[in-house]
This record gives sequence, C-alpha cells and structure tokens, in this order.
Amino acid sequence: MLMRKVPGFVPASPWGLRLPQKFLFLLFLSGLVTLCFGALFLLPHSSRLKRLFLAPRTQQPGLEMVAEIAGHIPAREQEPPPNPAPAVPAPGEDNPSSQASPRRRKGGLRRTRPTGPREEATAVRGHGILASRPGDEGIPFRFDFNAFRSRLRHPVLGTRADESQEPQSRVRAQREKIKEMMQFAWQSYKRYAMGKNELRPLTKDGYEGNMFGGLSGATVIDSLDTLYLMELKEEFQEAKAWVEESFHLNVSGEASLFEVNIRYIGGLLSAFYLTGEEVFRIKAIRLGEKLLPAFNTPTGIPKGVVSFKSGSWGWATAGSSSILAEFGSLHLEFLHLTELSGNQVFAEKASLPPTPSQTAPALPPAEQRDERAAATGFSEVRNIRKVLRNIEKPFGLYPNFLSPVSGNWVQHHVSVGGLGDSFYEYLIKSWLMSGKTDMEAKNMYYEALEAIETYLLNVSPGGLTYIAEWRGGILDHKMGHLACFSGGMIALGAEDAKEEKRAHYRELAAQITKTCHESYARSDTKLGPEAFWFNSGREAVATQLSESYYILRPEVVESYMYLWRQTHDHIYREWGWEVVLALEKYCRTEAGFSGIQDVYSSTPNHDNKQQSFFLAETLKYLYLLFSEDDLLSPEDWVFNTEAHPLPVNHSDSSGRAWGRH
Ligand code: DMJ
Repeated sequence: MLMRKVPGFVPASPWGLRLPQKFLFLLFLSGLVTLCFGALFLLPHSSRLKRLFLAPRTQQPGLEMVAEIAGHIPAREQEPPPNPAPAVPAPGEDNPSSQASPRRRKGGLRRTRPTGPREEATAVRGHGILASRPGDEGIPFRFDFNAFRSRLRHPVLGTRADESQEPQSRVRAQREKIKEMMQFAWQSYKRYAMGKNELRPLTKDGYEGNMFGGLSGATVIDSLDTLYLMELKEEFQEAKAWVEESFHLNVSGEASLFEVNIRYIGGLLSAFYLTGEEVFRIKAIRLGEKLLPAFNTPTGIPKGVVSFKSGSWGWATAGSSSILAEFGSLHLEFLHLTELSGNQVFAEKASLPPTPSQTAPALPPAEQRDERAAATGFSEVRNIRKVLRNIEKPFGLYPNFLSPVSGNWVQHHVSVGGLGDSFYEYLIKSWLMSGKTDMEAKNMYYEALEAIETYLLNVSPGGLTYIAEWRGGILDHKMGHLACFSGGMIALGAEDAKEEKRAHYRELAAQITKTCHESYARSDTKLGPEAFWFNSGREAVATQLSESYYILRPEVVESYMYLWRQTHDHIYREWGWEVVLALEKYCRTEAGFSGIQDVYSSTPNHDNKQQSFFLAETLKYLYLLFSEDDLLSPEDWVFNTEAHPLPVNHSDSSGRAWGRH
C-alpha cells in the first residue's frame, strides 16, 4: 500500500510512531527495566542472578561473617548440618568405615581462597572467617576421617586384653562399678536437668550458671566422650540426639572464653574424632567462630570474657587483666579447629604454626603483619606464644595476670594451681600433640618447670613435697586441689626430658602425687579439701572452713591415672579405689552426685551441684585408671584440661597432618 503524504501528519520515525506514542513507549520500557532490576532484590534465592549482575566486590569473603559476629545475621546453626551424617558408629565400634568421606562431604564446609591482599585484609579484620559455610561455593575443604583413623597406632578403645585373660578379675569389677556411677550421674541429669548446664541433685532441677554466655547443655557435651569410651551406647545416643536437636548457638550472653573452649569446644572436638559425626565438627567450628572477637585486643592476648551478643570483648579497660591459665589453654583446641575447618585463623590466634599441608594461606605471614602493624603505628601482637616467649619473666616464672592492652604482667603472683595451672599443662601437651615437633612448647615447658622447682618447690618438715604459691618473692605454703594435676603433668613430661633429668622428674611426680593423696587421707571423708597448707605444724590440711569443701574435682585422680600408666604401681589403683568408695559414701545422693561443704565432717552437707567436669574428668580418669593402657593410648591421644581426648598428629613422610591428603 502506498503511503501518502497527508497534511498535518508528522513524519514518522523509522517505526512509524508519533511523538506521544514514542513517549508512552519509552515510559513503558523504563518501567519494565525498573521492574526487572527490582526483581533481582525482591525475589527469594536470587543469589545466582545477583552474581551475574552485581559487581564482584559485594561478594567479598569475610563480610557476612563480620556481620554475623556482630549479631546482625540470624544464626544459622539451627539449620540442619550440611551433610547427611554418616552412619553412627556405636560406642565401642572401632570400625571407621561408616565415616564421612571427602566425597560425601560435597557441599559441606568449604572455604574460599582469598584472591588478593584486599580479601586477605578483609579476612583479618573479620577475624579471618572466609566464606566457609555449608552450601557456599568454593574450594571444598577436606578432612579425611578414614585417613585419620588409619594413622592411629592403637584401636581407640584398646584391645581389652585383660578382659579376655581375666574375665572375672577384680579390676574389671572395679571398672564396671565406675561405669555404673557414670550411668547413674547421667541418668539423674537426664531425668531432672536435661539440657541445662548442670544438675542440682538435692533440689532435683537444673542449673545454668553464668559462665557460658547462655549456652546450655554443658553436662551433655562434657559427657559425650566418657559415655562413648565406657560403651554406654544408649546414653551416648541420647546425648548425641540432644546436640543435634537442641544445642543452639544463637545465644547472646557473656561467656568465659576458657570455659567454653575447654568444655564445649573440647567436648565437641573429641566427640567428632571418636565418631566422625559431622554434627560435632560443624558445631565446634561454629562455636569457635563465636569466640574470635575475644582476640581483638591490642596485643592479641584475648580477654577472658566474650560477649556473644555484640561480638565484643569484655572488660576492655587498661586496668583489667587476662589470666595465664585461660589465655594459655587454647592451643590444643584451636589447632584442631583449624585442622577441621581449614581456616588458619584459629591456629593463628593460638600462635601455632600452620600445618604443612595447608593448601590455601588465609593470612599473610606473621612478619608481614607485624610490618603492616608498625607502619600504621598500631603495635599489634597477635601471637600468644610469642608474647609469652618474649616478655621478661621474673626469675623465669610466669605470673598469673597479664594486661591484654599493654602486654605487661599485672601482678607478680605465680601459681601452678588456679590461675596458672593449665598453661603449663598445655605447653607439654602441645609438644606431645604435635607429634613431638613443637620444640618451642617443649623448651618453654622445661624452662618453666626448672623455675618452678627452683623457687616454688618445698619439702615439709614431715617430708611432704609440695609446690607453694609465690607473691612477689614471698611464698604462701599452700597447695590448691587444682595444683594436684601437676603430679600427672610432670610424670607425662618426664619421658621427654633430658636423660639425666628423667628419673628425677618421675620421682618428683610421685612425691607430689603422694602429698595430694595425703590431703585426702587426712580428712574424715577421705576426700581432699579445696586448698591445704604446710605451716604452724599442720601439713596437707585446710586451715579454714572456706577451704574445706570438695566439689567433685578430678585433679588428684588424674595424677593417679598418669602415675599408674607410668609405673604400674598398684598403690595408685588402691588410692583411686579409696576415692570411689568415698564418692559413693559421701557424695552420692538419691538424684545424682553432689559436692560436699566440709571434708573434715563425717556427716557433710551437700552443695547441691553435680559439676559437669565430674562426668568429663573425674569418672573418666577413674575408669582409665582401672583399664588397660591402650584405651585412648597416649601414643594417639592427649587430654585437654577438661579430659577430652584430642588426637596426636601422626604426620606422614610428606608432613601431612591428621586427616590431610
Ligand atoms: C576443670 O574444668 C578443668 O580441669 C580446669 O582446668 C580446672 N578446673 C576444673 C576441674 O577442677
């Protein structure tokens, strides 16, 4: 058809549209574009589209985790674990064949390799947490549980040689009795306090306390590995089910970094290494991430309290101090958090060198960081071990309080008991857990022990060897119950001491353990007081009521266990059995075990508390004392300070650690 030129008709555009029509069309087009972009943000699960259209820098790893630590993102720990859990190996089954393999873990915990300095900086600021969460894209993190288990030198539960040789033996009956005590403690807790932190056996209810920042179930987590090794299968499944269904990390209180680390992280790590169950690994790592803000101090020495709500560190004033036993007892657990997450930040915080097989460096080398810190005038020291190694120590001793702001000692109070204890323990155990490669820890341990011997060790007029406390050069001639772990520690360390010192350390360990036994033997209940003195003609007894209580603590039986394994002297089993009988007589109540207020009374009042460490430590060490040495063999395991077993690094010839390929 021919188009005629009609007067008044505006010449057409190539599409033949008039001006108003063009305007309307453009309006429609711009509306459409706006709608499309809006949809990118409004539609659910639009992440793939976002990645297509948005600039890559909005995807920097670390940022989301910063927000999460600051409490801006709802916690994901209530989401189901990323991987279907492998078939549950029942306690007592040593066959790891049902455990998670790397292939199974497809879509599991992953990490993203930082792509440049900018990402690294973000990682450092955001506590180094990369995009390592279930479901994220990235390099799959691999922990080969089967490889780990195949490197163990002994079956986890031992060969049970004595059972086959002496099926009716006395020692077996003793072990069964201790197992019954554990069963009773667990069932009482389950009946009256399941999910609470601890049981109050007199009032038959639960107790939460204020150490765990709102976390619950300390007794469940602390009990897992004890139930497992005692082959209390049903009870173990109950505990595991609670962790899966009810152990929530989205809490907002203020927590003790130390207590959460040794009980919860330690308990979860052990449960994972014993069973291969992913739920324990994931929860341990998630909880570990929540602790990282505590390290955000000028020195890198963490504060004792971390706020789960704000992600800040507690008591941030120049006058407050961090406690040696607390910041010095993180190494074992944090190294394993790195091992199981692939995230270097944990080991970095605890000052341990990267594992040789680390495939993706998450942080720049320490020297570079120091240079960067110096360049910005910010004297940041991130390394706990380094701080402690470099700081001047009075007579080679480590005081109990250090300022995390200035990095200086706050008081010159030295103790191998409360406030100092597990710092020394973690030095020798770091050495052992590293497969005897962590020379720095070894050297620091023996140097510290030398100073302790020179300045703190004493022998009473009655011939009892004890470790006194030191206050700026003046000695308090007392030992706390907590200090009684040192007999076991010195025995453990004796084997790697210089040849000429070994026999001496074995004897020292035996003497200290004997003194601690005396503190039990000299009481009416045959249980030991919280602290005992050597003065005014009194030896190994408490001098006031406020120090006469016993709260089901493990340190004395812990030393019996180590000394038994080292010497096979039956005296340690005899002493351990005395404790079992005393616990039954004075601490067992209708609804669980309770501490007592006065060990010097034959009718002591109960304190109405079944401490979680009674199930984690006291009963575990007693059980081990009456078991074969290859049950949780020291060649394969070290115990954290809450008696949770963590595996020794049996690297292969290429230096690959634990479960690395
Ligand atoms: C436990 O929580 C640990 O053993 C810690 O190291 C010291 N105190 C208690 C047990 O007494």
